[in-house]
Amino acid sequence: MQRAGQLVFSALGRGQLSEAQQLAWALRSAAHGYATSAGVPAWAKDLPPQWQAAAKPGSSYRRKMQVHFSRIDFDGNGTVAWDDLEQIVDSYKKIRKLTPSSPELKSLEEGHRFVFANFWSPNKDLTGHSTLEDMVRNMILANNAGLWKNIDEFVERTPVRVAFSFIDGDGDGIITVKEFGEFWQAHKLKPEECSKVFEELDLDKDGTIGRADYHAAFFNWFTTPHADKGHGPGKNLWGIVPST
Ligand SMILES: [Ca+2]
Ligand SMILES: [Ca+2]
Repeated sequence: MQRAGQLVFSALGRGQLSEAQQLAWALRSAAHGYATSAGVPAWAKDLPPQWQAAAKPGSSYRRKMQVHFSRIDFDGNGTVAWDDLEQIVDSYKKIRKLTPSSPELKSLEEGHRFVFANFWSPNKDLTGHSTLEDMVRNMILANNAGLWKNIDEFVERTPVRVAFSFIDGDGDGIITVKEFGEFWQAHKLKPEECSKVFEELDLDKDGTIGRADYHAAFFNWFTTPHADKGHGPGKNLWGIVPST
């Protein structure tokens, strides 16, 4: 559609088309454009085809983001607000039996404040909320803007490092099955999916998940426009992505 439009534009500029031809071209481009961009939200209309496709309702990218979003929207009211993350911290507190003065609880609280302010709040603090649509738009536009061209940039510019530390309760740099299970429970994830996702993330099959593997999985999760095609490790980072 874009190429046809540009051709028409340059032809018109040179005065090479009759009025009837111009009308025919315009109608054909409009019809064609409608067909290819149907369902693409206005904010995504100028993006490259793979991100336009990702932005469409029902796309595999949206299904993937939906899995992620629903695990952070702890109370399931359709928005992620600070109180959702407070409840997730409280959930960790109960599961790991942390006392109010424990350093681990303090670091979970601080880390979740950081994640909310930097990832979910439109105001970069503990106010406001995000919807699934906000998340999908922000992630697609960030990808398209080339904010994270590689894993190093991704680690630097997203809260993935701190997200790893939430799961790695004892801070030794590796996630054990037990720590992963606590994380899974803290987010009320589907118990039957826990070991399957763990196995996917445990690339060298040594029974633990290392920091580099986790970072790579998070990077793939957000930067692959499809849930399946071309997806590296971590396709099911937060649970199994439904196929439709
Ligand atoms: Ca919520
Ligand atoms: Ca650990």
